[in-house]
Amino acid sequence: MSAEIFDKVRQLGKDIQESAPKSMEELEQFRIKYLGSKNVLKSLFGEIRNIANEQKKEFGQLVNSVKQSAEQKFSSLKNELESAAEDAAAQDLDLSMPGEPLQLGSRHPIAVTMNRIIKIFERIGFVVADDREIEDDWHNFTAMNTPEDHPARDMQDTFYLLNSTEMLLRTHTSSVQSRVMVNAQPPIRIIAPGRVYRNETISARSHCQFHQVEGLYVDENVSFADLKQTLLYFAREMFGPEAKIRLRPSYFPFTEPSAEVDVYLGTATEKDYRLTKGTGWLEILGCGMVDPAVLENCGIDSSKYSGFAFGMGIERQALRLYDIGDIRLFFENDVRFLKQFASAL
Ligand code: 2NL
Repeated sequence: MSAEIFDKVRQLGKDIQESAPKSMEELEQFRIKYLGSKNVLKSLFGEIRNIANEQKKEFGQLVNSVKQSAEQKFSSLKNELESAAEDAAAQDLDLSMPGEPLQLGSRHPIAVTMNRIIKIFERIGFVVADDREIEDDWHNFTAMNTPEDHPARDMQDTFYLLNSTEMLLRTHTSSVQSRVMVNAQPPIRIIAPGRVYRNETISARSHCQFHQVEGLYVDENVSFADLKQTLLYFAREMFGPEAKIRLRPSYFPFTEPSAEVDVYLGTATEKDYRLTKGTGWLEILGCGMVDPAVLENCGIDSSKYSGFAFGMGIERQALRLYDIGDIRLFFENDVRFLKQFASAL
């Protein structure tokens, strides 16, 4: 009787060693049969009560060793089948297939327009200057000859930082130019492109944030004629060799005299009422001779040096360049809008 059961267990050990599952499914059958909660070894352990006492220990050891061999066999079979599956997957890779298409980004239309303007001025020796957007009252207003009671300083027009009458979001990039003048002596020939902020009601035509390019040229004997010729050069580069400009007297606290500049876009645009109000002329920038008080505020001798300056908004030119109807589109970062400029530089 005992010998029979011993043989049964030994036969089971042989079966385990000889079994060779060919798939994960067959391996699972192996696991259920030899290692599952109702496995055949468990029922053999139950037979231990029919074994003579002096053989009980030997029988227990035999069943245990068969159980261990089943566990070892299972884990080595599992490793073999898994690495075979990986090899098969690698064989399926077709390295000649095209890759995933790359999602191409694109320049923002404001950046494209700004870069065009920057390039035009760089060709005649202007250098880009850059500085902070959170400014103090002095660099944004006081240095620029804007009196304490000037309406531009009003809370209604300027964003001040919370609990502050000193710190604000710059309202023009003149603040960059005042920093350059404080730190350097003429000749100064810079352009200051960047984002500026004004406390305006947001609509299709205006926004509380927009972009500017300002220019500043300070040296000995800089004249209004230099200003006018520089702006004519700019208009021809920007709008084509036939472009004409006209200057109308104007007022800014930081320039004297001051002017607004219109560019003539040709007879075809005279009919475009939205763009030129039917005149063919489009206002593009403000400019003037730097007020001597501004030079003095920034530590530049106004009896020795003079300068011209100008400032232009970018959004309006970009709306025109791309025939876009609403300024708010520039700030929403809607990919459906932005990807239309994917080919722009
Ligand atoms: C406009 C007009 C202007 C300036 C900006 C300037 C800068 C310095 C000194 C004097 Cl450091 N002036 N900038 C001058 C005239 C006009 O901007 O309509 N901008 C959108």
